[in-house]
Amino acid sequence: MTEPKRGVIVRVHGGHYYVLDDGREVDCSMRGRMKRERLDTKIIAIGDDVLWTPGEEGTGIIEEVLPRRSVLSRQAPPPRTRRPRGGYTPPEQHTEQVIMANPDQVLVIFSLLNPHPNPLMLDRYLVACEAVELPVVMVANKVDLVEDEEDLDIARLYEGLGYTVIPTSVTTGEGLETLHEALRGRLSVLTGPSGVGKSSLLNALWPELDLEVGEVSEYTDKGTHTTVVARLLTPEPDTFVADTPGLRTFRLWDIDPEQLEAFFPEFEPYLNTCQFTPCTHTHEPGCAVRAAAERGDIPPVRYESYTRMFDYGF
Ligand SMILES: Nc1nc2c(ncn2[C@@H]2O[C@H](COP(=O)(O)OP(=O)(O)O)[C@@H](O)[C@H]2O)c(=O)[nH]1
Ligand SMILES: [Mg+2]
Ligand SMILES: [Zn+2]
Repeated sequence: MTEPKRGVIVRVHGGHYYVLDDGREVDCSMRGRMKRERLDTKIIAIGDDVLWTPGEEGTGIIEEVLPRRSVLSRQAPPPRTRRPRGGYTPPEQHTEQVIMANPDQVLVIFSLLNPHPNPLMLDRYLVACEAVELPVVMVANKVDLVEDEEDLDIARLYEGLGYTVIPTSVTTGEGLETLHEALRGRLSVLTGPSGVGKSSLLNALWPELDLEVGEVSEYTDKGTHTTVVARLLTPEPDTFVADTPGLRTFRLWDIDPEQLEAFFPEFEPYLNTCQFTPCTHTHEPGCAVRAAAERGDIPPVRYESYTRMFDYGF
């Protein structure tokens, strides 16, 4: 019997699990006993480390999924069933969908101009990363388009909060080496609105990827089984990049409004000084967080994102 090999799942498609082996994707299926368990992303997902045995004609069999170091998941939309009468809400309305196993970091990519950054959307990404305790690197692309100092305000805002922000330009090459360093040797999830230059940045670092640029195809979020992450790119050994078709709804599993305050790091110094405990920091008198936002000690735009997410859901 051959010894099982160790590999990483780089693509999942219709019951086929592709494992990277010497730069080649091997089409694997699951060992029978694993199949009897629920065959969904909770068991195996892109990024999983597996033990597999080579089979016939370039195929393989997955013997075991190794323990995960981290996981990125989202709340899948509830099934489209008719709402029962009488106000009864059935339990388990939402199911967890694992976007990816073993991510090391999330790169939140935005452009300084064209399109203009949307702080609420960026804050959603950041809250999601804080919630799963994944390190974040922000990338402020299209610096070549900057004309006024004001165009850099948003980058300064996030730097001021303690996030790493790498200014980049595909046009001039600025920041590309720094970006390369950030990606090398890790599994990174790239996310950000469409049109900000995600594919262009990857092509600039690794031209052989030859990703499509400027496509307007909108990612639609139609159901539980939407493929959120198509595949892991492996542009160089041990470097994995998740090719996300624009994670529009980067909703994560189980973020209650009451937990939200913990995911805004700059709120921390004020949390225990509100007049009421618990305080939602939305309407209570004597709220230290709101007072800090009114003084500008907490950036007002961040406080606004907080209240929006609190009221309308994450
Ligand atoms: N001026 C400028 N345009 C860029 C830059 N990066 C990407 N673009 C352009 O922005 C558009 C969207 O790029 P794309 O990589 O498809 O964005 P994605 O949707 O995030 O993958 C394309 O027309 C690119 O040529 C940049 O650094 N500067
Ligand atoms: Mg793209
Ligand atoms: Zn408060």
